[in-house]
Amino acid sequence: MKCGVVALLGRPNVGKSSLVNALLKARVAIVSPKPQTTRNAVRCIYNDDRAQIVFTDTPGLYLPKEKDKLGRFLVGSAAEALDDADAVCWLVEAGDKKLTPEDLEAARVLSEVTAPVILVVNKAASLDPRSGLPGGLVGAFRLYGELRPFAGQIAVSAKLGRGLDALIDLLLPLLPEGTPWYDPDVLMDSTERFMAAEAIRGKVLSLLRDEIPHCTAVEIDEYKSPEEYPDRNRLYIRASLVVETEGQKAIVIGSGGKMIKRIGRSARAELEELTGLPVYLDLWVKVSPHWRQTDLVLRRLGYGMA
Ligand SMILES: Nc1nc2c(ncn2[C@@H]2O[C@H](COP(=O)(O)OP(=O)(O)OP(=O)(O)O)[C@@H](O)[C@H]2O)c(=O)[nH]1
Ligand SMILES: [Mg+2]
Repeated sequence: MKCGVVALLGRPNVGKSSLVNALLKARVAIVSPKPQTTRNAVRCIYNDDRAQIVFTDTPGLYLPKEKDKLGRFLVGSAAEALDDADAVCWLVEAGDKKLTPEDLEAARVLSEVTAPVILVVNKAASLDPRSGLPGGLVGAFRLYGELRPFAGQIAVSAKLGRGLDALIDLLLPLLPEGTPWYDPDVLMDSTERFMAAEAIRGKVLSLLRDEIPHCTAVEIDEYKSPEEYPDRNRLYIRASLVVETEGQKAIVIGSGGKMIKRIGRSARAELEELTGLPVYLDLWVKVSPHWRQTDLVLRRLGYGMA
């Protein structure tokens, strides 16, 4: 049995979280068309009869400004995830024509890694759905191939589920033999509270636009299982959507409370699916000015530097 850790790295929006979901055939990580969706390095566990692979989904690498403390946490936790990886997948997109500063940052971070690195060209099928042979692919392999050596390279489509078995085949020889760490039905090495907060944040990302998703964090204020709350006979979650200004709060609440109700309804449905329990979700909106620049609040929200 092969057992190992594979970190997924790349600039924002290339499809790291989508790839994890596709590999696990489950919706474990939040996916959205907006950059900087993922905010924590999350261990997601893939199982088949040959291997248990812990895929670490990471926040997209970019170049945060000095005062962007949240951004610096994101990039720091992505780089940190490489430390215990047996192999690294560097994700890029099939349509990439030239290197961006973010790609160069990824290359710089990877230059310090001793684990083997695989180049994974995602969104491969999106270029030419008719032939199934994306014209940009060769270009992407060449573009990144000039930057550094790779232990392997492969084209995949997380969206269409293509190339996934081939990616696992490529990774297996790079992983050590061992006994599985996790029970096969564990999909994520995260607390229930974290997963609940992410499910709620995912709804904010899909229902709100512009800067709101970037300025919102979710704080779980209370989490009580039915055993702890027998009179209610349900999972009780009190959570706050933390935003930076009164204006953002007004948008999140929406006219007549329409938006917050919508977020609450769809989050509750997802939480019930996730936990298999009836859920009572008590959702609030809190203003915490400049939380993305405030160390103490960042730490409280789960974005604290080690
Ligand atoms: N066409 C196409 N779109 C994809 C594919 N994989 C992911 N996407 C889309 O790309 C966007 C970003 O996907 P994510 O999985 O959130 O990307 P990410 O790399 O995790 O982004 P961050 O967490 O912000 O770093 C979403 O709109 C996905 O639907 C793919 O194979 N083909
Ligand atoms: Mg992501």
